[in-house]
Amino acid sequence: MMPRLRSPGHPPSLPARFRCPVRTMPVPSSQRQSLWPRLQLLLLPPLLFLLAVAPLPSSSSSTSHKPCTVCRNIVDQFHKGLANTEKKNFGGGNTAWEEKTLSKYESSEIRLVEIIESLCESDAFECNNMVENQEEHLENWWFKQKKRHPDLFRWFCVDTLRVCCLSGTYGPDCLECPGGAEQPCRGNGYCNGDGSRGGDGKCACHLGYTGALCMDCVDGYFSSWRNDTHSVCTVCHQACKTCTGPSPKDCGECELGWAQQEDACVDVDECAAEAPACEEGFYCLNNNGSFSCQACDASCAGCVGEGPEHCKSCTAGYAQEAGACRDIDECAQPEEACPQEHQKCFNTPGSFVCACAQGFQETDGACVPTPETQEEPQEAGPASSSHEDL
Ligand SMILES: [Ca+2]
Ligand SMILES: [Ca+2]
Repeated sequence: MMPRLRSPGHPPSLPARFRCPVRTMPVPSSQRQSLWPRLQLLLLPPLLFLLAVAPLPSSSSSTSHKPCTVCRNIVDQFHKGLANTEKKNFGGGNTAWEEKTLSKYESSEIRLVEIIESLCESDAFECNNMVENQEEHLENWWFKQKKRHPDLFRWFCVDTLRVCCLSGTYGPDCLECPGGAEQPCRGNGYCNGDGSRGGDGKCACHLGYTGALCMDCVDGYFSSWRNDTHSVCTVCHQACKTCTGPSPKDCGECELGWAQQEDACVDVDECAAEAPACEEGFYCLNNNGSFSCQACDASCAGCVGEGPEHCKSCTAGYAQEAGACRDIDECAQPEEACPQEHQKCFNTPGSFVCACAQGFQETDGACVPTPETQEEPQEAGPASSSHEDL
């Protein structure tokens, strides 16, 4: 007889999210059994409420790959649960009862329940649904199949539930992917539906590869190595649209912005063309395969390159000096830039500013002493002091 996870008095199988995590510590089986009728009473009202508000499963929305993903996650979580419970409940045993019970924990029902309780997030409907419906399979594997079929994924998801295929196979009958299950699509692409019961097995090739088995190279790539089962496509030089090798001399056709010159494709210098490539205020910067227009320096009225050294002429406020347009210091000119009384000249790049000197403020277009300066009266005159001296 197969050992049962639940005694006849236990409630029907519940999704993990409805279970109460009451059995984190091992309890003798007699105590456990007597717990359940009480738990049933405790759990029933919230359970009925949850069933009433729980969303119904959408039977049509799930794709053919979804059950496999759910199953795969369950198996992953099962392995995590195994690892998490591996050392649990060992080392602390200090009574004879514990020693005896814990030594059997490794393959116990208690450990299985702990693992199953941690398989799904509480809000993962598909996961909880699958665990609820297929829990007896997990129990069967745990108690009877584990030794003969150590690969839980293969036994549970592929052979028992038939929602997945082994890696390198696809579709309802788990057919081999193009190029074989060992290396689908010759290692240069993904086999559609690989590992699931869905898909059509067609190869989606990696960048640079094409063909049913992803053995051929797309334009812009050349075959750098190939035999019957392997193929390597390498990207062409940027000068080539098509090529037979890595250099710009191996181009079949030149890429846009490149032109055939003698035996190779070379960059077209768009900036050397007679018609200016950029509008006024910008200079042309050539680069491989293209060009760009860059703004002239602020000191330039038209330019042929970067900086104040490459101006065609200078903008107002600047003047040619030692081969570049430099700011004119208006404040240092013989003719006074700020002629008003108590005004001071401040030089700025490309211009200058007139402002009232310290202690003065602008009032009605003139610089007048600030009130603070006026409030300091000159009290002690020479007359009074001389009076005191007397
Ligand atoms: Ca260019
Ligand atoms: Ca200036």
